[in-house]
Amino acid sequence: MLEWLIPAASTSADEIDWLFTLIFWTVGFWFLVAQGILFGFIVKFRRRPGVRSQYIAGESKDEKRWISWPHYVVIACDVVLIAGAIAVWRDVKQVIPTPDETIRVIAQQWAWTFVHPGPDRRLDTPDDVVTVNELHVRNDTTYAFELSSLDVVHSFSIPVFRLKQDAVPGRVITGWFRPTKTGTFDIACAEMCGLGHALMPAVLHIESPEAHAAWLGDRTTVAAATSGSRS
Ligand SMILES: [Cu+2]
Repeated sequence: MLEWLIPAASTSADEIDWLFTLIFWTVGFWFLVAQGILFGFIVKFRRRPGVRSQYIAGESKDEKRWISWPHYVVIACDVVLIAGAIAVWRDVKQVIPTPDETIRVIAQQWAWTFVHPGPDRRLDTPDDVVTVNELHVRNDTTYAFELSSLDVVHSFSIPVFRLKQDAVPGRVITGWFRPTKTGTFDIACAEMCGLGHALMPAVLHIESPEAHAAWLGDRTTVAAATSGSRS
């Protein structure tokens, strides 16, 4: 249902959308029932000439049922939602696949720095590619990320991946994603991080392996040329 509004572009997205849909229909159904009963009673017990209003203390068994039964329904629905949430949490947060590549994401006021592993697919080697506000990933590839912040708390948000993770100064927080669709999508900061918070959007490019290799090729040629001119 959520993909009508935001495309889903990661292997975790469908499951998270399923959880949202479960919550929407569970809560939505009972919302409509409760409102229906409320408005039904408003009409049924409206003021009529010659009918005196009753004083109901809510102490008899018959009356208490109106409180206790909805409570049991709420608890039963909670159990269903919590079970669904635990299942999704396990699949997304605890079952961590072996990554094909690792990227580094560094948040600061007010920009994102991305360190890509380069053609050798390993970080901390001379062919790493560093970009600002621009992340390039290969489609159908499992990525681990190492997220950190240089100053305050930020939140690394990629709506099409259904991914949102706080970046906390002094900590390196890890996570993973696997893109399933090529295209250009938004990255945002989802935590109020100061005056320029709204000015730190970045762009996610999910590319086919060939397009990604071509992009990396361009970047490493530029890097080689500039390091050559410096020496
Ligand atoms: Cu921020």
